[in-house]
Amino acid sequence: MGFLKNGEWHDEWDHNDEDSGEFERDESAFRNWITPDGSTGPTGEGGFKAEPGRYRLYISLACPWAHRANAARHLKGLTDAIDLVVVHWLMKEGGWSFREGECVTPDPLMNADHLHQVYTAAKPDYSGHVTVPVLWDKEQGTIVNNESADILRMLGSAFDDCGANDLDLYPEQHREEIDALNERVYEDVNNGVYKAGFAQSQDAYDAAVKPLFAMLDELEERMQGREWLVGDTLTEADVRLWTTLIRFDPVYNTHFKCNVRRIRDYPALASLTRRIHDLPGIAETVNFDHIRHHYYESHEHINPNGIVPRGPDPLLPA
Ligand SMILES: N[C@@H](CCC(=O)N[C@@H](CS)C(=O)NCC(=O)O)C(=O)O
Repeated sequence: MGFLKNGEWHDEWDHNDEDSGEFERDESAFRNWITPDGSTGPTGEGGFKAEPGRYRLYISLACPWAHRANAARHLKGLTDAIDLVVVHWLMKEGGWSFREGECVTPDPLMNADHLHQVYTAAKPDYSGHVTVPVLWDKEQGTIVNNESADILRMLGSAFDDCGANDLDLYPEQHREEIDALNERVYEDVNNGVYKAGFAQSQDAYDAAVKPLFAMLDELEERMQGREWLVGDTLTEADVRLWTTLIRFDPVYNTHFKCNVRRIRDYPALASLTRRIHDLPGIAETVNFDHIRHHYYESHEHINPNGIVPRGPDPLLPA
């Protein structure tokens, strides 16, 4: 793990506050939006018109944030319209790489060894972390966006006039409720597991793990008698929670010490996990080999011997 400083790669862990030991996540740097006519989106600059074949999505199959973006690509029927590039699951020296491995795609841009070269191709003096997902524009030769929440949302509607299906992941009448829930789920669950797992002090761990399980308890309660988190259809709120839920028992429970309960101890959340997994096109976005190997073997500071635990079976039967 490392970062770029003025376009130069440094192999160093720098994700924690020195005093509190708390894990800190950067703001994403590229925030442009693809829109139906190329007009400017909610943030960033315009000029990124939705066109089949023009864009490429770089992901890791291990990463829950990248998984959101790829889930949207599948749910919206955009697998032919947007190319997919998959990095290797191991993230150590040099960060994400294109070394050979099962399901890894060589980089089509410049046959790069590492993803940081794609970042510096977009911005030669880039400073910051080199994260997935990355949405690349082949026409302008640059990164459109590297924030998964934006990519999930833009894929939900940008391509509706040029090939996407009409599934609405962000229905107008539920937007406020979705936004409010997304924020809490992000803070306590999606990022909560990382804050617990990467904590470098007992206080930082406690401050993350308590709200994490309080929120899971609340979500279990909310899901009683319901199929989806908001309204009565699948929305981006479900997708965003799900990419954490599916990794929870095999990885976060053990590796990130989120072991107060497991998802299988929450019947409604376990069945939501299965329901989303069984949606058309979704199972093929899930790769438990990449997920397990990435976490247990990449984070040497929390699992020095890189032992990959065997259990449990990640998905309960339907
Ligand atoms: N805010 C970003 C975060 C993405 C992110 O942190 N991805 C992780 C993988 S799970 C990553 O690439 N980390 C590399 C690093 O921080 O150096 C998003 O949601 O898109």
